[in-house]
Amino acid sequence: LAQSRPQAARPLIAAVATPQGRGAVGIVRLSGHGAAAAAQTLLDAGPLIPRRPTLRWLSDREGRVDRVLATFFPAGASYSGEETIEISAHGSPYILERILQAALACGARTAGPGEFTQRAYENGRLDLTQAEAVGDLIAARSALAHRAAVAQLSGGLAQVVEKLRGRIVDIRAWVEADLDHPDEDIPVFGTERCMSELSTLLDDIATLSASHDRGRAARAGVCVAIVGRPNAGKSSLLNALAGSQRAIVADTAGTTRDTVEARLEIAGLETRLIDTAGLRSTPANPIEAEGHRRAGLTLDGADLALLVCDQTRPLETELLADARARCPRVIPVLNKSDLAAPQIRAADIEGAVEVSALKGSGIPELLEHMSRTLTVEEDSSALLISTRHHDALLRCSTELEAARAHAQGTEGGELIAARLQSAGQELDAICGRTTSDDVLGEIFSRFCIGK
Ligand SMILES: Nc1nc2c(ncn2[C@@H]2O[C@H](COP(=O)(O)OP(=O)(O)O)[C@@H](O)[C@H]2O)c(=O)[nH]1
Ligand SMILES: [Mg+2]
Repeated sequence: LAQSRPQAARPLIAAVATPQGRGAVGIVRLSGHGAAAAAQTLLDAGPLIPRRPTLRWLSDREGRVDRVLATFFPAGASYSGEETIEISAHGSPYILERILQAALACGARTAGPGEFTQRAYENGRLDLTQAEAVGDLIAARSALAHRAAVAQLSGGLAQVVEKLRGRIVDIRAWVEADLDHPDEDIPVFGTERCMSELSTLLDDIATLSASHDRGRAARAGVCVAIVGRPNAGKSSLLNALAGSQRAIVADTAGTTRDTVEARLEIAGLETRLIDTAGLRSTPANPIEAEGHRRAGLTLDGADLALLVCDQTRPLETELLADARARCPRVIPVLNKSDLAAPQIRAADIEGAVEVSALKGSGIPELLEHMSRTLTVEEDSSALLISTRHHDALLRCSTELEAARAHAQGTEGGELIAARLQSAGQELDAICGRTTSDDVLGEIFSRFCIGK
């Protein structure tokens, strides 16, 4: 879909493309009109051969700065689509800053956030969904987020959206054909056909929109709240799951008052485990009451709750009912299985898992159960990770529903055609065929400088 939009040569921009700090290698990028000329000024031994990394000395007015590996990408054969120079220097912030300053002295200006990628989009190297995927790819912190970004960068989403758009264009052409030939006895298309085409289209868009729940989980990760009575072993469970002593464990009830977090990857998702203050029927003091309030907030916002119960005490059914009412998924965790005389049995409670946070028994089984509960199925070809795309699809659906309502009523085909046109425009905006400068600015401002 990425189309070549011929542009006048853009002014030269430069930025350090690698993160702050010391490393083996650091990269300075120059893109735009005059990049090759700037390289000639900065590097010794004449022009660079296109696309061949070459070891050269780089100097500024003060003298030699570093021995660098420089690569020249001619216009049309670079990331941004423009004449580009990439300079791999030793990864010292001092060296990189001096190289950047030397580039600025050659007439470059510093690049804004995402400006290289924005130019790649504007030069038709990437469509907008692919350009956005670059940001998601860099931000990905789990297997699923990474896979979704790779699929989008490969153009998977653009293809799906393009097909939907093509179907809207077809329906509109048929509707208009009927409008153009009102005298024909049998309309080419007809109300029934129009309604059924719109309905299947709406179903397919709804399926794609629905993947946003999973896509959002893939991108943002999921949150697991560990809740229960004081001393049930919540903090011990967090430590057992995280495999480290994150939270303080004590036999004094009310030890955990703040929320304590640990991160791990479960089912390919970045998972935040949050230990909370124990829920006593009546808090002993204002600090504990605040702990309760925060535990409640964590529970309300969680994708999954682990309700930790001490097996040697009777089951608190109202606590379980409350957790189930507040959180979409709850796993009752019956802790302290190492102790004798349990009063609760896993077999009696739906979905319960027995563990000993102290001894570690049952922890792999619990992780496995959590993984199954959180698993994101990947049935659809595209996973919608971006809220922008999701919103555009919803607006598209609204237009299509209005078109269908017009088709059902006695209103004219002009109204249907107009709605179809708006629906198509919503999809156009997803891939960047028509996207306002404001939206583009917002998308690319979230990128880092140098990307
Ligand atoms: N026997 C036994 N004791 C445990 C187990 N898990 C936690 N405990 C003990 O129960 C007490 C409270 O544990 P803690 O994790 O601080 O509970 P929290 O108040 O729910 O966070 C501590 O003395 C722990 O050592 C377990 O699986 N078996
Ligand atoms: Mg605790």
